[in-house]
Order: sequence, then structure tokens, then C-alpha cells
Amino acid sequence: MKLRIAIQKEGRLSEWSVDLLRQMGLRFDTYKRLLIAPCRNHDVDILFLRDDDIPEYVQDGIVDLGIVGDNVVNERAAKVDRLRPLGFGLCRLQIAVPQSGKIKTVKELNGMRIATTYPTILSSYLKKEGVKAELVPISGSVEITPSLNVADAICDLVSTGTTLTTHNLVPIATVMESEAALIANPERCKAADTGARIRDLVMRLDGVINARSKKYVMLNAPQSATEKIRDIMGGSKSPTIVPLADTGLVAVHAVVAEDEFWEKMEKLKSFGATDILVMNIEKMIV
Ligand code: PRT
Ligand code: ZN
Repeated sequence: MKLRIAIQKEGRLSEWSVDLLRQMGLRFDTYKRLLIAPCRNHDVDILFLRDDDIPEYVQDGIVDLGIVGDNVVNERAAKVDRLRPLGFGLCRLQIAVPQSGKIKTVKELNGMRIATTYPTILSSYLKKEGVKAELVPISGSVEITPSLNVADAICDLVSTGTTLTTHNLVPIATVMESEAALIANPERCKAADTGARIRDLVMRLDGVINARSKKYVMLNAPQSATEKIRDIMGGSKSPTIVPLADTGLVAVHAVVAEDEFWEKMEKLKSFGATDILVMNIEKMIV
């Protein structure tokens, strides 16, 4: 049987999800937004669904894997394994109130009305905070409810904060942080056949994720600086150091974390490094 992976059909996560699966080496068409796209080079079908349906489809085994926001998984209280966070679709579920109003803290929400499309997550948060508020579950455009006097506060996803500002709302609490994640059906992960194939895909995914934050650096340096260079180019493994035909020089190759990259470059130059080449890594299997 083929493995099935569900991704969002149309929305914020769609393009990222398609790109990621392609980087993992899966070849499939997205022509005219088919509902199911079979992979040409792998025993996998990609299903394009509304994001809200993905957690249940994974939980019920209709698909084996899914890519969806943590916010949706938690709201649906789906019993799935979260295999990997994916680093896109980053947002926060926040409670916000009218800027000019009296409410400034979560405790002051006692007895107030809060509009949200996330009633499950919000009610467990309020319970934990010991706040009794009236939830107003709605299906969209949460940000306009205070101005319509439908609610005193809202609980909605925020990424840049522009929507809140535009509607004169300010956040007073973060209920959860969220990002897209690869989720899986727990039984399929345990089963011998599907488990092995899921692990193969996760290994490919790790290769893509590891490569994203790393650069491959090649440089030439005086042989006398070899020890110092080895110390700072630790990277994932010790660097490769080979003597050059020119006596007294070595070539150094290493994988370096992107966020430490500039700091290391400065030091390497001060040790006499020249001809520094920095390359993107397509995949990195460690
Ligand atoms: O049709 P379907 O049901 O599949 O899509 P959808 O409309 O439910 O979801 P979509 O595509 O809007 O979002 C999919 C997922 O992206 C969400 O479940 C989150 O995991 C993630 N995500 C990341 C966001 C945002 N950032 C986000 N900013 N989802 C929604 N928003 C909305 C938010 O609701 C608010 O209206 O954007 C507005 C706020 O944005 P800022 O930038 O003004 O703060
Ligand atoms: Zn949705």
C-alpha cells in the first residue's frame, strides 16, 4: 500500500509544504490543484486538503502523515505523533483587547466575552489561569468582533501584528506558540512496513532541515594556523585539512552553522585565511 501525506490545499502552508516535499526528493504534479497527486518516483500519494481536516485524517489513519500547524492539531485535540517541527507557518495564538478599553490583564477577562476560532485551546488556557469568561466561537474575521460589540476581547493567530494594530487591538497574553509540523498516525509509525517507510521520509526531511542552517566553507590558510583553525571550525565533524602544492599552505573544508558564520570568518581571516568559498548545502545526512 502507498503512503499518504496530507498537506494544505490552498493557504499559507501550501507552498512551503510542496517545496519541502520536493526537497525531500518526491516528484509530483500540483497541476490544477488535484486532490491527490501520486509521486512519480516513490510509493507515496500527496493529498491536498483543508488544513482543519488534516489532524483527524492522520489520527484516523486515512492518511499516514500530514503537514499542519500545531495550532490546528491542538484545537482538534488529535491523537497524532508530532515527528518534526518544520520552521515555517510561525505564529502565536494571542488574546487581544481594544487599545482604549479598561482590560489590561488576563485576570480582568473574568465575566467578559472572548471571540475566537480556537475555543478548545482557549478554554483550557483560561481554566489554567483561573479565569471564567464567556467564549464566543466564530469561524473567521475575529478581529472585527470588539468593534461590533460581539466580544470584549479576541483570541486569534498573530504573525506580524498588523491585523491587530489595524483594528486598534493590543495583545495581553500569548496562549500558544505555533509552527507547521510533520505529524503521523501513531499506529502506522509502529507497524513494520509503514514505520520503516515513514522513518525513511523523516531521514530525508532531517537532511533538508540540517542543510538549511549550515554552509559548506572552503578556504586556504597558512599551515602554521592549522591548530587554531581546527579549534574554531569544529562544525558537525572536525574539518578536512589537506596540504596544498604550495608549501606552507593548507586547504580547509568544513560545515559551519550559518548563525556562527560571520564571527568565524572574522577570526579565520585574522589567522591568514584566504580564498574563502561559502556554499549552500543541498542535503546533509549525518
Ligand atoms: O482553507 P484552509 O482551512 O486550509 O486555510 P485557513 O484559512 O484555515 O488557514 P491559513 O492558510 O490562513 O493558515 C494556515 C496556517 O498558517 C494556520 O493554521 C497557522 O498554523 C499558520 N499561520 C501563520 C497563520 C498565520 N501565521 C496568520 N497570521 N494563520 C493565520 N494567520 C492570520 C490570523 O488569523 C489573522 O487573521 O493572519 C492574520 C494575522 O496576521 P498578522 O500578520 O496581521 O499578524
Ligand atoms: Zn483552516
